[in-house]
Amino acid sequence: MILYDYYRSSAAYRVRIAIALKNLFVERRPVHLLRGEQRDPGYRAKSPLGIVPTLQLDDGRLITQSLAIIDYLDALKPEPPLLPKDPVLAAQARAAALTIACEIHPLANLRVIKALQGEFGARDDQIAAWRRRWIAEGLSAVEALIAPAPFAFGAEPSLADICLIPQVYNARRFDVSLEACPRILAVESACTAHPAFIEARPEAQPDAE
Ligand SMILES: N[C@@H](CCC(=O)N[C@@H](CS)C(=O)NCC(=O)O)C(=O)O
Repeated sequence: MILYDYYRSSAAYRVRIAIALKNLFVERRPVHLLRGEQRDPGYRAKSPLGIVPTLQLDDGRLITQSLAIIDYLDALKPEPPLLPKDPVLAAQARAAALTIACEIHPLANLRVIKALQGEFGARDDQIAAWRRRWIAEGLSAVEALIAPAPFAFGAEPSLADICLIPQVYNARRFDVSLEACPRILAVESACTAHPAFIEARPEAQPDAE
């Protein structure tokens, strides 16, 4: 399998964590987002929206969308499971993950930022405020949704942690204070010590700059 990846993509980071948790071998192909490689026709043929990650299977079939890729990996190798056994906890873990993936992440995606700058004339300070506004509001909702023990939904990492840690990376990158989020900070401490999360960090990737 090949993962089309970019070290700083938080959506690809989610998939890297899942791959490491499952201890799977997946070849990595970096797609340099700042150089616009995601818009090359060759890559667009794999990802019609021109975004990473994309997973290419050994038979050539393609899966886009980080959460769909993670679902596939979980089906391919069920151990360790990526959701709690209890159905309510599993749904809550998925809800926390979706809050990040659907309500926070898309608002500050590169192509959204480029549109705000290019089509609507937003200045750098306005862009910074925009990013911080949505990340802070979204993470404060996630803070209320999780119950660290020590991971977001229990003793083992789940889809919620897989989505949360890359979003915390973005929060730190864009100077969003997490002081009011002690639960998120507790989850971050647990994940920081976990080998799969260590392996998947942006700075540990071969294309890191
Ligand atoms: N919902 C998608 C989001 C993927 C996504 O937005 N990826 C970003 C990087 S984190 C990207 O490739 N952006 C390129 C662009 O906006 O031009 C997923 O979960 O896979």
